[in-house]
Amino acid sequence: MSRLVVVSNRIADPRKSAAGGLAVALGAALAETGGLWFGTSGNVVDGASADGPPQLQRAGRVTLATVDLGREDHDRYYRGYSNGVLWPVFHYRLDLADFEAGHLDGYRRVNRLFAQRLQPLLRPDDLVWVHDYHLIPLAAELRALGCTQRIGFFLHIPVPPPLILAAIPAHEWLMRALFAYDLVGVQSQADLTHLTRYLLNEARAEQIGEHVFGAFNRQLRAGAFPIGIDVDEFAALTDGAEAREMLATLREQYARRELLAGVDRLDYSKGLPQRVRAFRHLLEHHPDARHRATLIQVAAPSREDVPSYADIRRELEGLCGAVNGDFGDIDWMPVRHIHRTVARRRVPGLYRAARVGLVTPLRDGMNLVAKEFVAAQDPADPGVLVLSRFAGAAEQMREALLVNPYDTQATAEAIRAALQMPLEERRQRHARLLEGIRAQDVHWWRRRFLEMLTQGGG
Ligand code: GDG
Repeated sequence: MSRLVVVSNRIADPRKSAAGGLAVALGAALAETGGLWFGTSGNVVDGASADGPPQLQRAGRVTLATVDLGREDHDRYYRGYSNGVLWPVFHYRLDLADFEAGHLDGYRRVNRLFAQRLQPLLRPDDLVWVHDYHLIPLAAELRALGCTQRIGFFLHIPVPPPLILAAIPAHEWLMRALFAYDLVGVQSQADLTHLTRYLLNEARAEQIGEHVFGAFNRQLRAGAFPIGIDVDEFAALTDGAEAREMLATLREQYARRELLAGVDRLDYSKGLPQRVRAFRHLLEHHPDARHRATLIQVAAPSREDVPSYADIRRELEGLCGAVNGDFGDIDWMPVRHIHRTVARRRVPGLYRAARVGLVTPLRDGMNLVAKEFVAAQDPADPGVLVLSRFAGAAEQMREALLVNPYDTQATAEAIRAALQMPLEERRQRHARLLEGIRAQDVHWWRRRFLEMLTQGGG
C-alpha cells in the first residue's frame, strides 16, 4: 500500500481533542500507511517565510511537517488571494473580490514554496492528496520539480458557473493548473457540472470519457465526492459529559420554550443576516411564536482581518439587536447571538436541545453542520433540519425542509412548519437522514476518493 501524503493549508494534530472530524478521518488514513501531513504551522513570522526544511513532528505513526510563513507571504497568499479572491468568487460573490495583482503573486510564491519544501520529503510511490482552494497550483509546481507521483485534489468549496470563474483575471492559469492532478474531486453534482462546462467551453478540453478530460498534453479525471462526518465519533461526542451538561443546562433554561439553533463560522456565505430576517418575519407574522421560540446563533469568529468579515459582523449584530429590541420582553430574549467559538465537545448538546436546526447558507460546498445536527438528535424525539437548497448537502439530505434562504417569507414558513411538525413525521424524516449520513460518512468519502486516485485514469 502506498504511503499517503496529505497537503492542506493548515494541519491539525489528529490526536488532539480539538481536531474536527476531517482531521480524525484523514488521521486514520495517514496512520494506516505511516503517512505524512504537510501544511503551514499557523505561525506567521516577521520578514520572509522560513528558509530551510519544514519542521517535522511525530504524532503516533503520522509525521507532521510544517512551514512558517512570513508576514507578507501570509497576507498575500492567505488573506489576499485565497480569502479575498478565491473564496468570494467560488461562492458567487464577485462583488466582494479584490483582484489586486500583488495577491496573485503571493499565492504563486507560496504554492511554489510549498512544492520546494515538500518535494524532498516525497517517495516515488507516494499517493499525494492536496486539499482546497489555497493550493490549486501545487501539483503544477510539484510537476515542474519533476514529481511523477499520483496527485489528487479535493475542493471543499463550490465550483461556480464558468462565466463567474472567468471573471478571475488569471482564471486560465488557475484552471489549467488542475491538469497537473490525476484526479480532481468536488463536493456535488452541481459543482461537477460547472467544472465540466468550464473545462469544455473555457479551457477547450476534449472529453475523453465520462468525466475524463484532455488538454495541455495531460488527462484529468473529475468526480463528485460529497464529504461526510464521522457519525460514530459525533454520536460519542453527543454522549460525552460536556455535551450532556450543555443539553441539561439548555433544557432547564428553556423549559417552556422551543429552541432554534445555528452554528456557523461568521462568514457571508452562511446566510446569517437572511436567517435572522426570516426569524423576524416569523415573529412579526405569527404572534404565537413570540415568547416561545428562541434562536441561539453561534457565529464563530473567522478571518477577521478580511474587511468583508467585519462588515457581516456589524450587519448581524444590528439585525439581532433590532429583533431583541422590537420583540423581546423582560423574560424573553428572541435571539442570542454568540460571537465566540464554542468548545467542540459542547456543540452537540446545543444541537440536541434544539427543536429546529437552521442551516441556511447562500452557497456552501457541503455544510457539515447539517450532518452533525442530524447525528446529534435523539431518534425518539428528534429536531427538524431546515436546510438551504444552496448547500451541497441538499443534494443528499432530501428529507430536510429545503428552503431558498433569499426568500424570507418561505424560510419563515419552513421554520414554522418545523416547529409544528408532528412527532411521527419528525421521526421518519430523521431516520432517513441518519441512514443517509451513515451510509455516506467521512470514511466512505475518503475511501472512494483514494480508490479512484489509486486506480488511475490520468
Ligand atoms: C468548508 C466548506 C464544507 C462551527 N462553529 C463552531 C464550530 N464549528 C464547526 C462545525 C463544523 C465546522 O465548524 C464547519 O463546517 P462547515 O462544513 O459548515 O463549513 P466550513 O468551515 O465553511 O467548511 C464546507 C467543509 O469545508 C468540509 O468539506 O462542508 O462547505 O465551506 O464541524 O461544527 N466548532 C466549534 N465551535 C464553534 O463555535 N468547536
